[in-house]
Amino acid sequence: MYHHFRAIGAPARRHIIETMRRALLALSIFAASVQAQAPTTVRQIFADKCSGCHGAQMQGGRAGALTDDTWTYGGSDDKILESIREGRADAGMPSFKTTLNDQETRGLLLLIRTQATAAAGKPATKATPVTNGVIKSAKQSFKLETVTDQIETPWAIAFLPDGRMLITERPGRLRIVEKGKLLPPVEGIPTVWTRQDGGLFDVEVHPKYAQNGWIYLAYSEPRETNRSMTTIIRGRIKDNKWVDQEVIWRAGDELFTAINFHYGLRFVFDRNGYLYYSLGDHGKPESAQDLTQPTGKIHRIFDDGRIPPDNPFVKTPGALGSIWTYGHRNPEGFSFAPNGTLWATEHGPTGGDEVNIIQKGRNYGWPVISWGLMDNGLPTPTTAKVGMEQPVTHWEPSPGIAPILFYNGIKYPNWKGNVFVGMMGHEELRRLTVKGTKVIEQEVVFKGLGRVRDIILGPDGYFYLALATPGAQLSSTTQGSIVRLVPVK
Ligand code: HEC
Ligand SMILES: [Ca+2]
Repeated sequence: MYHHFRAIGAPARRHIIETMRRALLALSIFAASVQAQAPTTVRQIFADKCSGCHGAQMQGGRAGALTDDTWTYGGSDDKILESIREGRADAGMPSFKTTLNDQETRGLLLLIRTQATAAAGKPATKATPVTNGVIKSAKQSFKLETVTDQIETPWAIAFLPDGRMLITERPGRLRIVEKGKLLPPVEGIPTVWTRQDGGLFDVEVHPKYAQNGWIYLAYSEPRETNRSMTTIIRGRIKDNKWVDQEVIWRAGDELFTAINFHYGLRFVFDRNGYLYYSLGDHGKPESAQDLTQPTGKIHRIFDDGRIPPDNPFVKTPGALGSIWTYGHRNPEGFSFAPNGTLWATEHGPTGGDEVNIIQKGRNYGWPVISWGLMDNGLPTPTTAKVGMEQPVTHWEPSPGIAPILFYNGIKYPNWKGNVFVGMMGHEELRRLTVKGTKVIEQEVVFKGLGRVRDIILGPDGYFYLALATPGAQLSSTTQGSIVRLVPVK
């Protein structure tokens, strides 16, 4: 290169040097303008435009605190947005209508909500009081009876028709509780990848188990040193051994990645024996809108993995026939409403945890629309779009929603018709009063007793819940428990 440069004449050299100098100058101007136009996160906007009056941590200063949940001008989303947009001239709060756009203003609202929750302390510090073993909630007092606490990070529970209970432990063990006794781990379960969100996930029992003995498991399957992906298998248990294993769904090798989060996976059988399973976006948000990719979807298959011919995209060129719905981030709970519709929970980013009604072929919006704060520090430009479904309800900040259960039994008469959801990060069991497709009331039934990872109705009509140790981190493996929720007068 240098050699060639020397070989050309001096005027030409000067010309080249000048051209390069200009190019460099242009590049540096371009770089500066890129910097100026780089998207500003809401944290930066707050530091720039708000912290001078409201304090760096929103704790208050020249103006009031924004984290104490006391509002002079109203604490609803609309009122807070109005305070920021219009200002409160009488009190000295400037208007930001002309300096901040809707996306930025909504981002500030989300940031205020998140900061307020952080300031209010960890769930454990606000744990529900347990008096002589009894917890009082608005419509029902109850005890939480321990079925077993000799397990680690339980992920899911299922019952066999003979009354035995199956438990998955995230580190990769399947356990049976028989007549109140916890058996040693079932032998022969495949090795799982336990880093971050990975592990042994859901367990389901085939609706015709009595005839065929099939049990379904999902787990993060390891490849080489650091890649993994969700895999679904079925098998039978004989003498506490996992036998007759078949693979129901496994991704192509190119989808095994070093990204260890958003695996899904929850599954459920419907009345007709179809199996629905969720796959999270696996850290690739844009894949949720791509029908050639399995991630960020809810799938529907026959019990042996074949694709039903009436699935919505079987005739779409390039699309995966198993896809039932798309545009999901990380759905982690399923329950059928009494009218047969499927409801699913979904983890949002920072804020924007959702409950959705799952309808054939629909697009649930991720990552185009969301109610949360995206990884780039801003909300999505809009929260609604034609052709994309809105959730039934959503939460800001994110409580870490996972299991969901429609209750229509008789053991807790005051709860009949309600929907129960379990929260992981916020360690809550919530009761939702639902009218049609609207959530009209919510109650925190209990809080701070551990991440609620699963809720199912036992054959005895009681709730069984999988709980992690209170205060445990998402990725840590700690002792957990299965409890039975027994009503007391
Ligand atoms: C010049 C000082 C000042 C700046 C800058 C400022 N505020 Fe305020 N803000 C106030 C005052 C004063 C009030 C009146 C009530 C109070 O003191 O909390 C207020 C009220 C509010 C309220 C309503 C509080 C309530 O109790 O109903 C919100 C929300 C709010 N500000 C958000 C913001 C945000 C977000 C920013 C930045 C984009 C911002 N403020 C910038 C001074 C300021
Ligand atoms: Ca959505």
